Amino acid sequence: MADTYETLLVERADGVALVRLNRPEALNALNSTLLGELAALLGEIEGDDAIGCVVLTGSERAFAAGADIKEMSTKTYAQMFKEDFFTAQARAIERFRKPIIAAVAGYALGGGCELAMICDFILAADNAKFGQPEINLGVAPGIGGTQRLTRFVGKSKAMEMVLTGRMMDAAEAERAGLVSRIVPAADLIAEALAVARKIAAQSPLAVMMNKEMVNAAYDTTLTQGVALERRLFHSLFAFDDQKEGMDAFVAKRKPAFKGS
Ligand code: DAK
Repeated sequence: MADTYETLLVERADGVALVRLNRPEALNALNSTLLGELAALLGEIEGDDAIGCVVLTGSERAFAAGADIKEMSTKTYAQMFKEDFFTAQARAIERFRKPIIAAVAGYALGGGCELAMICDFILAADNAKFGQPEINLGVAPGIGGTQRLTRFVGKSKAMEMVLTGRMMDAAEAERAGLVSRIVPAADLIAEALAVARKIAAQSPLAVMMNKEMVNAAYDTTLTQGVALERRLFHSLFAFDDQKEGMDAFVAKRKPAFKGS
């Protein structure tokens, strides 16, 4: 299927889909078209067995500088409520079952920071800047920023960032636990693709279950999360890939996972 989108550039190779947000004129601000296209693309990738991992990125200047303020500025409350602004699109990304890595260079602000946080983990370029500056516009984060940022970096830093709009640089974001690690901006895409290829080479069933387990840590009590982990761990033994992984270890060869 041809990947033709107005606001996205998509390349597929070696089990990985590299998705670039592509609205350079607006620093990749998230408008309805972009989020709609991203949700549709992920829905399609969900059913594509050739893809085991997604890398979501922007440009070297901006991952995304927020929701599109120009699109939002004239909306009324009635319109926001009736359209259920961005809810369906955000849910489509939240529900995506394959791993999605945010490779963030430059600005990840407002909805851009929220989009990165919905992804499974964030690899940051050394020029990355994260922030929730909605307070400067007289509004508030609306795609989970107050909740996810607080879970990532704790109340004190999240509250300061949300109330002042202050940006965090890559080093601070790594110290605070928002990003998994920092790489030089020039190496960001190559490094993200290398990580994604490694994930795509694993059993896709085990990968999806591992993702579900880690995500459960955010939504459940420790007791419930550990119980879910145990159940999913047991169920992995129903798959051929478990036999293949363990047989390969014992035979000192590389496993060939089939996703069954
Ligand atoms: N929206 C629209 N256009 C934007 C934009 C944005 N968020 N950010 C940048 N642009 C545009 C600029 O208007 C400019 O366009 P032209 O003037 O050239 O036509 C172009 O991108 C380049 O930007 P600058 O000239 O400003 O570039 P600088 O390097 O000087 O500054 C900057 C870069 C990132 C510091 C600055 O552009 C900036 O402060 N941008 C706005 C950042 C921001 O406030 N982001 C938060 C947006 S509000 C909800 C869902 C979501 C949300 C809320 C509710 N619900 C589901 C209820 C989310 C809200 C937000 O994200």
